[in-house]
Amino acid sequence: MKKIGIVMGSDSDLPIIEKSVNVLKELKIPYEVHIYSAHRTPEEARDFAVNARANGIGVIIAAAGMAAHLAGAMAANTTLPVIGIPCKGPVFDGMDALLSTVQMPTGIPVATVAVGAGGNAALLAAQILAVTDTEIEAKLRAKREADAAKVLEKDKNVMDKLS
Ligand code: RP5
Repeated sequence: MKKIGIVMGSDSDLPIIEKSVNVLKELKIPYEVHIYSAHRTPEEARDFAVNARANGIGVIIAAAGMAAHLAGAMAANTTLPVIGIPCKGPVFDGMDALLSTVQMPTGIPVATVAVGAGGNAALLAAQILAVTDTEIEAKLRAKREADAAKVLEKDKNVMDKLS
């Protein structure tokens, strides 16, 4: 099974990456996690992206805030799919990172999830692997069914409570 490669620009992004890791643990999909910055450790970030495919990675998730260039830097150095997670910074509520991540030039796409959406980034990465991996596809379908059952349970509870 291919791995998911997860990179974040700073350890201050860790709470968002924990959401991704929790989903991948639940689905039993292998992953590796690193702190590489497009600005502070550009050589290491580049090397990770360049070698990712040879290292058994199928999708890269990159989380960064402020002038968030990490996902774009990943995408510039690999043809693997890259999913960007914009992270909230001290000002602008994550809008700065959202635009920095999503506004990629033609030819170098980054699939950008919502600000702070570490869980959805992991699910999207799993869905990409599931195009050719029937085991992951079955796990995703089971998770959708379990999640739907939880919503229907809440629906029942709200009816009981308010009617
Ligand atoms: C980005 O700058 C990181 O991804 C982080 O979201 C933001 C702030 O980094 P720290 O100053 O908290 O290390 O590179």
